[in-house]
Amino acid sequence: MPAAIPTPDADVKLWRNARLVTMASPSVEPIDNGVILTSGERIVFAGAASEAPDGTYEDIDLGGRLVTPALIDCHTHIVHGGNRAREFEMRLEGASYVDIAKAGGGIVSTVRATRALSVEELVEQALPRLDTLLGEGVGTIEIKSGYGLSIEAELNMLRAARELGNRRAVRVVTSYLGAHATPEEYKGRNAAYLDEVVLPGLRAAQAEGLVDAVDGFCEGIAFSPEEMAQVFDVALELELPVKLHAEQLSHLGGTRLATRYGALSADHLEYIDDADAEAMANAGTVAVLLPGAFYAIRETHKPDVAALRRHGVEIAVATDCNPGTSPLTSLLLGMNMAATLFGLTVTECMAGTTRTAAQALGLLDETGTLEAGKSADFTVWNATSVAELTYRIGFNPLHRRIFKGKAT
Ligand code: DI6
Ligand code: FE
Repeated sequence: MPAAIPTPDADVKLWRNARLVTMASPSVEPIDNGVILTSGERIVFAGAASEAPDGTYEDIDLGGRLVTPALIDCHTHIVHGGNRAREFEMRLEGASYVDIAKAGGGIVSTVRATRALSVEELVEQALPRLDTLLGEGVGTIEIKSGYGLSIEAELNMLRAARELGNRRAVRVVTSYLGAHATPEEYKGRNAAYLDEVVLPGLRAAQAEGLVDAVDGFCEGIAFSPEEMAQVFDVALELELPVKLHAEQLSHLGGTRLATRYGALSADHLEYIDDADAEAMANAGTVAVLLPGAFYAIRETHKPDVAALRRHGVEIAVATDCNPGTSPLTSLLLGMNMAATLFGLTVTECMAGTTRTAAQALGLLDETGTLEAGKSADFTVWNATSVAELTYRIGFNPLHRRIFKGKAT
């Protein structure tokens, strides 16, 4: 249930003259002459002006522009050191992502760059990426660890993620991704890495209040479903929700494992089958599609969107912003890629970066739709229809971003 509807007080604003899309219903048809009545950080009313509560409020004219919930990027690795431009060239020369990872590149090369940085340096390097996403109307962002791969370095990444939420008007939720790859000092010794780093690191991160969910990379070049089950058992003990990078490069059974733990989401999903989609529907696990990674590593096997639709699986879309497989720092372009490459509809892309993205983070009571009692996180666009947000390539129509009732 959303938070109790606050009674209007002095800090009441009437944001009026909007083509309002609340995302509270499946339709993205705007409400003409829509209004949002806010009290402090909360929404009191969102809908047709004719149905708004009477009263005299501070009046803000939105000029007949399209208004939607603030965007939510529900899968990012924006905290990291260095870049992987050289690997980009290697892939252009014909090397595959897996070849590069097996040759000691990939995630572990970002680990060296990340371990070398302090928390403040990690924050400084992530801020330009965060500001770019906020500049496109993002109000909530998920940020993972996973490039430290030692207890202290993983904690530093999560400390940096939390600090980003202090530095900008944005909601940050974190995911512990110690099970992202096995670092060089544990090469070939996954069991020891899990026992000596991943599991104690998770407990330490939780003890410091740094973790909102637990994630992993279930793949041949990373961790097996059995290894991920060890991590998820500790998440269960700590009463933390889970999510999983699954079926990205092959079909290993990660999605099925994630659904057995009631995962908030399973992410990537290029290689899921119909039974995986059914299991996700039964578990209420959101499918997070990451077209930036599919595009950047020139994957050819597309996620089975028809199976997800057939079983009624909620679909979200995110940037997966990371230095290796998805150096994508535009959620609007991510929406366009999801439509153009994966065949999602405009409505699915809009829901996928608002309502279902909130669901993938366990935040639907707080944000993701414009409804009474929720956080007043919304975006005003120089546009008149939702389709305009997805169809352009490399154009940002944002007019204003409102976070917790305040224009940013
Ligand atoms: N899958 C991905 O695409 C990223 N992590 C993961 O589990 C890759 C991250 C990287 O290459 O740095
Ligand atoms: Fe990822």
